[in-house]
Amino acid sequence: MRLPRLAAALASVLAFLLVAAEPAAASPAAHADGPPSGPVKLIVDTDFGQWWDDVAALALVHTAASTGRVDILGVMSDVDNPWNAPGIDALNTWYGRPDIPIGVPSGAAVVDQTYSRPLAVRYPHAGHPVDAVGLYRRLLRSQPDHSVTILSIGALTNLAQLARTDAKLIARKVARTVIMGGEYPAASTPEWNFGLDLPATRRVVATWAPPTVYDGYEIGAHVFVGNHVCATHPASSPVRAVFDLLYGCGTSQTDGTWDPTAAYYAVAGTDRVYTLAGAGGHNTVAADGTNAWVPGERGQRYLVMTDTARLTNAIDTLIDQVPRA
Ligand SMILES: [Ca+2]
Repeated sequence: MRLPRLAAALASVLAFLLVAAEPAAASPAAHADGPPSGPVKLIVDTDFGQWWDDVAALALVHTAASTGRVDILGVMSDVDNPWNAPGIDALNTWYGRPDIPIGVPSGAAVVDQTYSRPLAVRYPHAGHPVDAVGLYRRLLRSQPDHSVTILSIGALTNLAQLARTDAKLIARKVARTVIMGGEYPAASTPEWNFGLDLPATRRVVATWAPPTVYDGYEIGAHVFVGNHVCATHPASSPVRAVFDLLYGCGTSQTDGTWDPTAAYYAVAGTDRVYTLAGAGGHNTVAADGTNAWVPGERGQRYLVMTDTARLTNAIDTLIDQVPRA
């Protein structure tokens, strides 16, 4: 009896998402356990195209948008592959949001795609991607001060270029930035996202306006979600199509779950699954791509997972939800 249990679990999560949360950060340097009181004004920056968890993170965000908890301002591609933007557009369109603007990077790392092309070929989409930095500036200018959440789940190329172009705009408009990247409190080897564009990573980690919250490799390595998608999503679903392509429906993914764990914090706050750690310190990235938390308060924190089962269930409940026809 999967569906009644899923419905009950979904109701629980939706109830959480609909209750009043803590007020928005009062100053640009404040950290809050909860999300803003109104819809999270969200920009997603993603290396969508190769790994399943970018798709799952966007699915989570779309479901949260359907409950009124998120307003998706835009989605930015941050690696160089011509199929990624139309693939993102196809996913947004299937979720009923074909008008979400999509940004594409310049000078980004070239990365092969595994599912962007199949999604772009099989699913409708009609958007016209624009330059990511220009889109960031337009979106940020249109929003109130200290109101925008940026969720970075890929390379930091766009953010580094934005920081170089218009740091004052970031400091004025961004409420908080959530970055999946690195390992905490210290990495023994370079993490994937941080290594995609290391100069950009080092620039963002060193200069980005606070508050910033990092979601590290060590969290996603212990979370395995998405394994109900082939049962809960219809055959027409692009989310199911990606899981089927990468793992084969009926087979569980055992790679880990990185991007959705960051997306969940961006949408729901710490929600009894995380605590914020690292007060009095900040992140640094060495020339070899490894990162470490060092003394010195700079408005940065990192997530520590406190309830793996609850987080896994909460993420699954959101990504298993199918948009209304
Ligand atoms: Ca990613």
